[in-house]
Amino acid sequence: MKLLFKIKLLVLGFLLAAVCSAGVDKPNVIFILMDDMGYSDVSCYGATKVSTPHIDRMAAEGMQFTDFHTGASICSPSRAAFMTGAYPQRNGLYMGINPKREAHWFLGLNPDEITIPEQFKQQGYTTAMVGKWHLGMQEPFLYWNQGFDHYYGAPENMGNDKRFYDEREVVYKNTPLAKLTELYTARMVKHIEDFTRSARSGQEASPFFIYFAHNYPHTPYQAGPKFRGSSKDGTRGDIIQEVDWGIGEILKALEDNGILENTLVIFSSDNGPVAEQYAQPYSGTKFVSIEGGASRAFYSLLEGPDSARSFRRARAGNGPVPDLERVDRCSAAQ
Ligand SMILES: [Ca+2]
Repeated sequence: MKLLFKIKLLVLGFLLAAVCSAGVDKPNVIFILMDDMGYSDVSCYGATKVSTPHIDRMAAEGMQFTDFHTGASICSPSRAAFMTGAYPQRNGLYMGINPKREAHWFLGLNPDEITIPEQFKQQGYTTAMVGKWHLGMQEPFLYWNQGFDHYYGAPENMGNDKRFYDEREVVYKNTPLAKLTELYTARMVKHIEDFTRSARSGQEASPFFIYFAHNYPHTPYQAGPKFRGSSKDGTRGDIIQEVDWGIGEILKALEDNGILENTLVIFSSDNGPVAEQYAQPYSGTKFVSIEGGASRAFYSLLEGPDSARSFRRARAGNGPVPDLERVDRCSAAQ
């Protein structure tokens, strides 16, 4: 339990420790969360049928973790834990949100919970979300009531609802699956450009936090035309390679705007894969609590050399991971 307690709080600790340790020059933070991606789904973790050079670059230049765990082995409670730093059982969202279920009480993330974007806003950050929310679609639970200034994407499990929003407006009744990664990548690059330009002209709060929760490789999915047949693992492999391309574009945008050195980029997954072959060398899948589903099925990579070095020093001086006590103290000190 002690180990799980520490690890579940890892990302919250990263983000707030980075903000607290950065002094006047606060880093930008981009948190990339995949959906149902397994431990061995990218090449730097052992995948052989796909090639993910941009994710591998993050591992090589930043930090790569091999024993990272999330709060649950399914979407909603795992995301609730990422957003709050609290166990799903404590924040009240300990099962998946499913609108087809006849009788259930898991409507969304309690708006009284303190979320990571709310914490960032207290520090003067601009906050944006791109991608899958799955923490409730009724008004009190929505992203704009949970700390995000901007929203873009398909917020639900697309097996239940394929609507795609730009801020509060539905722009696609059925998300164009083959264009999804292209749309997300374009918006991420636009956010980076806009936020950087606004910060330099003093028009908007600086710096920024972007939560990019891609819906893939959760089903349904389709690869874009340029990536069809590009991998050795069918459509699933093709979409992972396309996602990797998109991450390369995001890193390039950070470099082109001169802010890569002051941006912390974290890459992870909400839970394990649907097939055990993508969790190797561990066993299990999503929905279960053995290693492939909830334990070691997740990973976190950091890009942004200055921020990563700062964190590495903090980590060396304060134990393996920041715990909740440190996070609370850090937040209170601001
Ligand atoms: Ca998931």
